[in-house]
Amino acid sequence: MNRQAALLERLADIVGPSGIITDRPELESYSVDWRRLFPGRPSCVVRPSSSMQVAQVVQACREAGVPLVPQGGNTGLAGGAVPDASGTQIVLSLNRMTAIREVDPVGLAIEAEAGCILKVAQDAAQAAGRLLPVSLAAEGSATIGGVVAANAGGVNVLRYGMTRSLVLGLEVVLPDGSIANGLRRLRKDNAGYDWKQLFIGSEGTLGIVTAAVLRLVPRPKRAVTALLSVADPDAALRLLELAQDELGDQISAFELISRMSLDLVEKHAGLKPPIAEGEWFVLIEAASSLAGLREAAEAMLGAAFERGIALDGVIAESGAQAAQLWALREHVTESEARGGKSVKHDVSVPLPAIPHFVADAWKAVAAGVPGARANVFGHLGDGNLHYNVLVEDSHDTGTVNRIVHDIVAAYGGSISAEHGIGQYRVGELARYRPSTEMELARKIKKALDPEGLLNPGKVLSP
Ligand code: 2HG
Ligand code: ZN
Repeated sequence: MNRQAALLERLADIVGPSGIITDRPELESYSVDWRRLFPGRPSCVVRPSSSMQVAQVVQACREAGVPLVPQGGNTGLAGGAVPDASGTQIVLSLNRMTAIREVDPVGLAIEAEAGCILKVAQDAAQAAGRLLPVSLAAEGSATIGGVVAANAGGVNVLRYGMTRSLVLGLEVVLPDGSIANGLRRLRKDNAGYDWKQLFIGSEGTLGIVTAAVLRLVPRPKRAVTALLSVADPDAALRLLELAQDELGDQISAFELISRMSLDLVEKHAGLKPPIAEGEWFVLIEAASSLAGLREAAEAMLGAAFERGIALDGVIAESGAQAAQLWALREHVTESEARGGKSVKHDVSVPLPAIPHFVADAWKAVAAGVPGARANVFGHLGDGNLHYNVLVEDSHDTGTVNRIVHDIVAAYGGSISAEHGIGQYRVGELARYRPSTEMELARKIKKALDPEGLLNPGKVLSP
C-alpha cells in the first residue's frame, strides 16, 4: 500500500468511513472559496466529530508529513480556508462538530463547537433573552470556529468590539496533535499568558479552534434603525460625531453605503432604496433596553437635518422595515459578485482620515485604472471601508491593490481590517508590515508549527 492510501486508511479508522470524502464532485464545494478566486485540489476532506478526533487526525497527518487546511463556513473572502492546487493537502472540515454545549443567561456566555453556524448560536442566545453580538452578512454560513480563527468583524464592532473581545475561552488542537483546553468562562483570568489570543485571528495557521466560549450581552429591548443620505463621507463623519454626542454608547451600527452599492443591490437583488436621491448614505442603528431611545434618536436626527448634515432620511417604523433597510446593506457583497470582476479591499484608516482616503483613493484609481468604478461601503464607525474596485476582467488585481494600499499606508492604515490575510493578501502583508513585525510572526509560527503543516501559505508565505 502506498503512503497516501495508508494515511487514508488511518484517517478512516479515526473518523469512520462517512467522515472521509474522496469523490471529486463531492470535494468540489470544499475546494474553492465563495468567490471562486482560489480553486484548490485537496487530496481528501476529513470530517472529525470530536476534538479528540481532530487531535488524532492532526497526529496522523503530522506523522505522514501531510499539510492540513482547517475549514469552517468558507466565507472569509480571502481564500484562507481552501487548499492549494497541488492535490497533496487535506481539508479538515469542522462541519460535523456543531453542538451548542451551553447557553448561560446569568453568566452571559455561550459554549459552542467550532462547526456551529453563527446564526444558530445567535438564535440560541436570543431564545435565552441574550444577544451574541457578532453580526455579519455571512452569518447563515459562517461558523463559530471560522469567526474566531478569523477574528471576524461585522456590523456591531463599534459597540461590542471584534470577535477577540468576545472570546472568554477556547479549545484548540495544536499542530503537534495535543489539545489545549481553555474553555473557561471567567470574566477575569490573569493567570499566566493569555495564550488564546494567539489563535484568535491566526486563520488556522497556528492551531485548530475546536470549541469556544463567547461572551453574551443583555439583549436590548428596543432598537431604532434609520437610513440617511449625506453629501459626502465628511458629512457622514460629522453625523457619527453628533450621534455619539447624543446617543453615546447606544449606537450599535454606523454603516456607510455609496450610491454605487445601492445601484448594484437594486440591479442584482431587486431591492429598491426608500431614498431616491443622493450619493452617500448612512445606515445607523441604536439599541437600548431603557425607554426614551426613539425620542433621543429622533431629536438627534432632527438636529442632523437642521445643521444640514443629513439631507434626507427614513426611520424604520417596525422590525420588518428595519430588516428591509438592513437588507439593502447585507446584499451588497452578493450583488457586487453578480456584477462582474471586482478587486476587493478591506481597509482601515484612523477615523478622521476617512474622507481624505476616499477622495485620494478615487483620484488614484481613476487615473491608474481606466474605466474602473468604486463600490465603497462598510463600517464607517470603525474606520473600516470595503473599497472595492469594479474592473474589466483584463485588469490586473495586483496593480489595483497597489494603488489603493499605498494610500492606506500613507494614512497609517491597515490592508485588512476584518477579513484577514488568507492567501489573497499574503504578498501585501509582507510589503506593508514592517520587517520586525513579520519576523516576530514567523518566530511564533515556527515555535508552534515547526514543520509548517498547518494551513501553509496563508498569512505568511511558506
Ligand atoms: C461586509 O461588510 C463584508 O458586508 C463583506 O465584510 C465585504 O464584500 C465585501 O467586500
Ligand atoms: Zn465588512
